[in-house]
Amino acid sequence: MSKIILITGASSGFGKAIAEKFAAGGWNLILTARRQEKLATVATDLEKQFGIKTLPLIFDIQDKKAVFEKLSNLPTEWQAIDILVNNAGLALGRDSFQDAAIEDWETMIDTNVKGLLYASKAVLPFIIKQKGHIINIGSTAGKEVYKDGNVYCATKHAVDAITKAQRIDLLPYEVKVTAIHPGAVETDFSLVRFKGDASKANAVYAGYEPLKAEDIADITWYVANVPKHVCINDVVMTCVAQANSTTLFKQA
Ligand code: NDP
Ligand code: 8X3
Repeated sequence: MSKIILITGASSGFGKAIAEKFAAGGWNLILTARRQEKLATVATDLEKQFGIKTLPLIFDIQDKKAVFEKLSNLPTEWQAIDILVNNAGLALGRDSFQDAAIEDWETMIDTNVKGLLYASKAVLPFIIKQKGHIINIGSTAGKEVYKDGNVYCATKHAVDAITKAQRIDLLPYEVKVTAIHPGAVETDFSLVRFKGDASKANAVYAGYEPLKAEDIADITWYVANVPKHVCINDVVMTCVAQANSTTLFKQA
């Protein structure tokens, strides 16, 4: 029987790449996002290409009621979830603490922290039953705070802490918990952060070769496929030009 992976934020970037990687490995996919058309395209393409099954679910992960309605009431044949990838997330703005918009802070906290908690809590009974695996997408921003990163960094520090807490509390159930903390990866992330300003977004990735979404998918595949008795706790990964959250070497 095929295994099942649930990936939040699968309409683009890491989530889409992780969906492709696991579909290629024969896994069935539960995929979530807000953008119906994009998610449907990902699901249909992967079904056709790899002959796997998908269950696309459209909801805003900030909406507690919607998350629980969709994820706690999965059709029976989709309840045996082996892996949950908590990936849906975003940064909004790159402003000093004094200049940043409170609405941006609230959206980041509601999505990156509360959304991850809701999704985890909603499917935990299924994951426990499967002795499954939770993989949380953190960031190097969750390891060191950088200038004008304030609340985005705080949300990713929270992901780091929640990951550690989940691993401790879920030990008796043989549930693995892993965090993957990437540095700069070229996706729509910066376009979203800079609210559609492509020149600001492109500048983030100029002068060096950033990671690609596929690199994150490869690591996710790796941590998911180590032997049953092994749990990779924490992966911090950057491109060769980046040392940590604050130090990036750009060619002129
Ligand atoms: P993308 O913008 O390409 O993808 C973000 C995904 O999250 C989309 O599928 C989006 O779907 C989904 N999402 C965002 N907000 C919501 C919401 N409220 N409800 C449901 N889904 C939502 O960016 P990335 O792939 O780069 O980002 C994925 C994760 O990786 C994020 O958590 C990000 O913080 C993290 N990260 C990114 C890095 C980078 O440099 N790119 C580095 C380190 C971590 P939709 O809009 O359709 O709802
Ligand atoms: C995304 C990477 O460096 O923009 O988490 O915070 S960074």
